[in-house]
Amino acid sequence: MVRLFVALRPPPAIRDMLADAMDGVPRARWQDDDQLHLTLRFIGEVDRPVAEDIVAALGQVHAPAPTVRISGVGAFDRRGRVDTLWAGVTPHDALAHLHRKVDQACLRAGLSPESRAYLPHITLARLPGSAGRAPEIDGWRAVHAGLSSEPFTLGHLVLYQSHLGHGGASYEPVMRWPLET
Ligand code: 2AM
Repeated sequence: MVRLFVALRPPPAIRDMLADAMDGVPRARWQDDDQLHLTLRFIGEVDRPVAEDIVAALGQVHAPAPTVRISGVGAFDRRGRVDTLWAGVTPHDALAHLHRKVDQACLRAGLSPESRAYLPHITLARLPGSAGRAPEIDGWRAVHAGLSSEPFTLGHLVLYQSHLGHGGASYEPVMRWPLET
């Protein structure tokens, strides 16, 4: 079995800008540079033959490379505590279009449709346990509410394999396809 997801990789200058916002929340597990990505579609665990069908289907996706900018920060609050801090990305339209295309490719490969609403974001930190109730989280959100970048283009669709480990997940790019520019 392999654990897969489809994502876009922000350019180096944007990753540097995001790294500058990674401070000020105790026990946050800030993401390393090579973990930074914008998920389009989480796939999860699949068998190798299904993975091969996914690769073939993703190779058929034709869509414009989205041009976006970083826009503010947010947090996922699950069961009363924050478990993820993220940077927002706008506008959503081009990303939602690509998300639909990728979702359709996954359907052609035999996967079930995505059930969750798609909210484009770049995860900056995971907050384990009680770290997700730290009072500093609100301050971090206020300080970075205006986080904003110049527009940048996300030129490739990337299929990642996720390797889960004790120190967090590592993400390995396994295939990449150019989008239309
Ligand atoms: P997250 O950063 O918001 O947690 C690799 O794990 C990527 O897939 C991450 O960007 C993660 O989103 C996303 N992901 C992990 N599990 C998921 C799930 N069950 N549904 C949707 N996305 C998921």
